[in-house]
Amino acid sequence: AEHVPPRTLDGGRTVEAIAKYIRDGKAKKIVVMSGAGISTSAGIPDFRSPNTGLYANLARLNLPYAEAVFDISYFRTNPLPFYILAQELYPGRYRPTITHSFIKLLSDKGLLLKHFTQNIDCLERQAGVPGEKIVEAHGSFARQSCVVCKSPYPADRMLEAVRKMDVPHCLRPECEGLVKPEIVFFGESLPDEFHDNKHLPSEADLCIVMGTSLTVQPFASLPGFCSESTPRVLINLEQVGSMGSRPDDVLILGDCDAGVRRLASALGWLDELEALWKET
Ligand code: CNA
Repeated sequence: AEHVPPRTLDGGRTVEAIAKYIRDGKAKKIVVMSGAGISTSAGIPDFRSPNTGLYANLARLNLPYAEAVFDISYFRTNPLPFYILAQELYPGRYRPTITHSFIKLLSDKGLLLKHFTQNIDCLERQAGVPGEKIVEAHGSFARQSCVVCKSPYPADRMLEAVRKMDVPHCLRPECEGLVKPEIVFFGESLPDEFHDNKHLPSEADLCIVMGTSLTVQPFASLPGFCSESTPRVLINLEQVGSMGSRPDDVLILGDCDAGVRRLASALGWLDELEALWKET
């Protein structure tokens, strides 16, 4: 006989079934995986959305190809396009979305095992998610260093450099290499904290993927590390990766703030969530 995998969710692949699963206390170790789509409503463009994405609007930078702006070998020859973009993306200019507050709420309720983010905007921290719950898989603007000798560079000088769009160089006179924020470029390896935590999805009892095209490896493999019996929820404008291919995958397609509100409402948490977001 054909092997039919048992269903974990009771009541089908719906928002209500996920809410019941959480309310019944079956989700105590939730992993969240996110990308640029959770920050677009804050005013930060994503990469790949047609027309509105950054890649669609890079023509003014005269790049040989869009991804070059985050390519380490291109940066070594021409760092200016990155600094033009950095001025737009630099933390401090944007307010977290209700989706970021939802992650904070999961953490407050003691249900968040880990939040894996590809974002470099620090909005999850700004929303109050504790640092030890966050894996910034592609680094962040929190630190900066020389690309040649790796010496750290002072934060206040970096801020000044970004503001003036004046490409900073290593302060060691014998080096003077280019300095860049410690965000992961194409051609660079991911931080240790990613590799140290990538086993966690296999221990999770619920996985929520939000606002990512799941196209950048190795991050894109994370949802696949969840056990077959772990329900996975996708809250995204479009279906991505292998999400939807398992019997307990639930797709909530559309805007992620709207999807998060639907889920919070089914959980009876909507007022609490709106209040939490308001005070952020
Ligand atoms: P991406 O490839 O641009 O994909 C974004 C995904 O989110 C797409 O599937 C969109 O359909 C979806 N999306 C966009 N807006 C919404 C919305 N309002 N509601 C629901 N879904 C939406 O971005 P990824 O993060 O997947 O790509 C990985 C890159 C993008 C990482 O290296 C990031 O560092 C990088 N990035 C980060 C930021 C940021 O920090 N905010 C901004 C732009 C790019």
